[in-house]
Amino acid sequence: MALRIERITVRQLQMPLVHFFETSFGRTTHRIITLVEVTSGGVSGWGEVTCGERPFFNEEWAEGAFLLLRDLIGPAVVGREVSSAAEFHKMLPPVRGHLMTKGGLECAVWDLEARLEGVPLWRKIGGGARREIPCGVSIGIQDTVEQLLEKIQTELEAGYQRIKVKIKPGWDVGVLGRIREKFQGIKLSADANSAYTLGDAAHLKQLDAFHLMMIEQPLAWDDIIDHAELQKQLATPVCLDECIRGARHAEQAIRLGACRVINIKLGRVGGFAGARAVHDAAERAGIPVWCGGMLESGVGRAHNIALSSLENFTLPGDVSASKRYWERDIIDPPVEVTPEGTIRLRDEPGFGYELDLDYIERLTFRRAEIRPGEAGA
Ligand code: OSB
Ligand code: MG
Repeated sequence: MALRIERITVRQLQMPLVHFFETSFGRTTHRIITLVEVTSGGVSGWGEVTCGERPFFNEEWAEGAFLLLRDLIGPAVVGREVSSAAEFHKMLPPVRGHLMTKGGLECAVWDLEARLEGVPLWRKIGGGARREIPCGVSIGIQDTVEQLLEKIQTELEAGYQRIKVKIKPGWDVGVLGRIREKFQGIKLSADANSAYTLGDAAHLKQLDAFHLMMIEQPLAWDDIIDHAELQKQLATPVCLDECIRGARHAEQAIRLGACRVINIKLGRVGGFAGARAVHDAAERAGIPVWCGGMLESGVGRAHNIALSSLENFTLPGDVSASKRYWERDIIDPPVEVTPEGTIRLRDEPGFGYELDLDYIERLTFRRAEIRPGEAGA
């Protein structure tokens, strides 16, 4: 349905994680959460920019996202009419990359459209293929292997269906061996966040012994060709994360044999339109997908739940309970996981959770309001 973007409010919040999260590119203890609120006719839709505090996962970072939204992207779309959320991405100014920044706004427009129509977001995007989303967890690099084994035990007891662990050189073969010793039958995967090169192929070949569901993004964040070379040498399926920023990348990666699985992150592909395009390209090729995470607050988490209800999200994703990351989430109720390791879709309009506006206000350290007629950069 057509709607006019009357106001865009960008807020940045600082939220401490209940436990540090470490990947091959570094350790995070506090998140800067960038929220985008889009208002029309007194109704607001909400989105989250999923980039990190530093441009270490990809080129985006919180500070850059804030400035781009405030000075360039926000002023270019505010005051304009959108024919439908599905068409919104075509109105964006010609900013190269920065898909997470654009995606935070795009997701807010989808939530707004769903709320204005009074329908759940999952229905709006064409989801609902399942009423319960299968959940896995992503566990960061720990100080000791014992601590990692203990965390895996806790998550399995909570019901999570798949365990993904972060790896890097020096925290890989030995660690996975210890995990497999203790937990033989579990669904297990490993995510390297680009910590290796093709020269490590023989080393990575040792991972075949652990019957992983997949190895995620072992090589450079922007290199599809070397992943194709590596996949030829490994029995373990390669899953691409960082490399896939749109349907064209997905099609090219599949054509080259660079992956057998794709992780779809809403932000990384610029929002729901991009995510659906990647989903459809993978589905046509018989490649399963799952929903990745970026340590989101409840807002991004709720969008991920809707996305995970599309047909081809057949593998457990990295969408998990709020309490794994936050002492108190900014949505109400927080995201909860059943003892079977699933999250139930909700039938409320939009992304289905209430915003805790007072708490959001208290956590906000920076804000920009963009209205029509105010000069941008
Ligand atoms: O590569 O999937 C990743 C977190 C931050 C940056 C990159 C990644 C991750 C995760 C966390 O694995 C998944 C989650 O949000 O639970
Ligand atoms: Mg990843």
